[in-house]
Amino acid sequence: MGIVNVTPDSFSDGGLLSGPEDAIRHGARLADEGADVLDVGGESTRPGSDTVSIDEELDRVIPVIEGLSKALPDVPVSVDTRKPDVARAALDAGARIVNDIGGGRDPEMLGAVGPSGAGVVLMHMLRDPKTMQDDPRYADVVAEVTEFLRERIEAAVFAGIPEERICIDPGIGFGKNVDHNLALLRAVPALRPLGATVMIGASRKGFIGVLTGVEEPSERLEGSLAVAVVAASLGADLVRVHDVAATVRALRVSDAIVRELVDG
Ligand code: 9MG
Repeated sequence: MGIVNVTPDSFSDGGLLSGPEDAIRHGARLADEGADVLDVGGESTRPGSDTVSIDEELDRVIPVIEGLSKALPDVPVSVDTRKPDVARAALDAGARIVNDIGGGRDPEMLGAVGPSGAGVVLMHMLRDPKTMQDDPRYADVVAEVTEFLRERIEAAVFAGIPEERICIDPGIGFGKNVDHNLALLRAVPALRPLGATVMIGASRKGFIGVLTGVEEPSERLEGSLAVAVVAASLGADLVRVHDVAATVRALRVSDAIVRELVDG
């Protein structure tokens, strides 16, 4: 999954996407580099970030989703949003997946996705982006996140979304310290029996900076590749990344070695 951020801080993702045309070009490039899905987001989810209004988010994402869906009909576009109104408008504009970092906890969200036939990504997050990194604590992070995801799958199925359209994500960096992130990455094999597709998003995240000493997010490529390779080798089906070309090359090699062990 290639990341297409349409937020004012997206310059720190490696290049300012100044308008919809820029974002569409960027998405097309990621697809050309091998992305199977493009994730379009109009609200920053970085630690400490504030929410934006529905209208602002719609203005940012809808033209990009329309443009990408028309230009690349074979590449599913996902909308990264926590807002049911934005999800509905994005699905009307051509999105085929809703990536909800709120895990479908807003009671309207699963209802918006269910009848549409779209897929959904249900991610674990502690509290919200504004406060999630304020001393996150768990008695047992793997057990708690796994139980949350099991319960969200059940809720999604109840809302009419079949398991094959559900993807789960432990939410690396969303209310987790370095040890929590590492424990959750080691626990990828424990997520597979839940029956949904498993996704990991760790690209350029803070814990990679801590582990490598690289402060600038756009320079965290090697650490991001290491996480993608390990996650896929442990059974993740999807990785959400900024650096698609490099990740695709790394995964071609690691998949050639281990994928048949993972898939049985
Ligand atoms: C929007 N976004 C940022 N990081 C993410 C992650 O790790 N997973 C998902 N599903 N979405 C993310």
